[in-house]
Amino acid sequence: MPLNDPVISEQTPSIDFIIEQRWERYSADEHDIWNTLYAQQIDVLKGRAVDEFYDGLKALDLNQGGIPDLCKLNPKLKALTGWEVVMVPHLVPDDVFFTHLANKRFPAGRFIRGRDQLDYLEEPDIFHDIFGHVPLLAQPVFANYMQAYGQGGLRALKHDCLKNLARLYWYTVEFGLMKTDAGMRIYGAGIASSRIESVFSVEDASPNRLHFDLERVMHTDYRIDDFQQVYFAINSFEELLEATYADFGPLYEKMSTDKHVHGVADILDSDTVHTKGTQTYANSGGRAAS
Ligand code: HBI
Ligand code: FE
Repeated sequence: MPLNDPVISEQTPSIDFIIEQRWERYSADEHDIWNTLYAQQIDVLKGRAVDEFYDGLKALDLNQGGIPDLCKLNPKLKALTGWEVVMVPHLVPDDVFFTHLANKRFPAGRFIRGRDQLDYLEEPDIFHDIFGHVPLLAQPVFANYMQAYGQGGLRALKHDCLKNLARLYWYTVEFGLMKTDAGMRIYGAGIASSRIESVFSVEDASPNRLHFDLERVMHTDYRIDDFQQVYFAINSFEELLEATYADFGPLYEKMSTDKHVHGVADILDSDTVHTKGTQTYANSGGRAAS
C-alpha cells in the first residue's frame, strides 16, 4: 500500500478500521489491472479450483469487468450467506480481524497492486481479498467456517493460542486444497489469487500433500516467503466446519502449554499422505499475496 495514499490519510481511522471504498476514485488503469489479473486467474484455475469457487464468482457477478463496487457486490453476498465485504486500509490487528469475521464482515484491502507487482505482493490487496476470498463466502458451509474461525480467534486471544489459529487460517483459508473425485483442487485464497502457485500447489512434485487434521495443522509452522512445502487437503467444506465446531475449550487449555511445532517438511506417522513430495525445488524467489 502506498504510505502516502491521500485517499486513506484524509480519513480518521476508526476502531474497526473500516474505510469507505470510494469506488469512483479508482483509475482506468487500476480497473485494467483487475481485469488483467482476473482473466489470467480464470484461465489458470480451469480444472484446478473447486467447483464452489466458480459458483461463487458466478453468483456474485465478479466477472462484470473492473474492480468490484461494494455497493453492488454486498447486496448479492448478503442475500446468499449474510456476509458483507468491508474495506480496510491494510492488515488490521488480530482482535479487529476476528471481530469482523465473527460478525460476518470480511475485511478487504482497498488498494490494488501495481503492474510491477502482478505476481508478488507483501500485503493483501483488493484482488487477493475479493477474487481470492469472496467467492467462497457465497458458499454457506464455508461462510459458517469463516464465522466460526472468527469466534474461535477471539477466544484464542484469551488463551495465548493465536499462533495456532493463524496456522489453521494459513493452511485452510489461504492455502487449502480439496481432494475431489476429479483430483486435487484449490480452495485457498492465497493459491487462487496467485498465477504461479495455482499450478505449483496441485501439480508440482516437490510439496507434501497431507490430509487435514485440526491439531496437526495448528502445530505446523508455515513460511510466508516461498511456495508451501506442505499443503493440507480436506474432502469437503463440511469436514472443515465439523472439525472447528468441536468445543475448542479443552484444545485451548492444551495448546496454551503445549507449544510443539512441526517443521514444514515433516511427515508424521499419524499423517495420511496424499502425495509425498520430492522437496527438491529451489527457492522460487517469491509468490503472490496471501
Ligand atoms: N487483516 N486485513 C487483514 N487481512 C488478514 O488476512 C488478516 C488481518 N489481520 C490479521 C490476520 N489476517 C491474521 O493474523 C489471521 O490469520 C490470524
Ligand atoms: Fe488472504
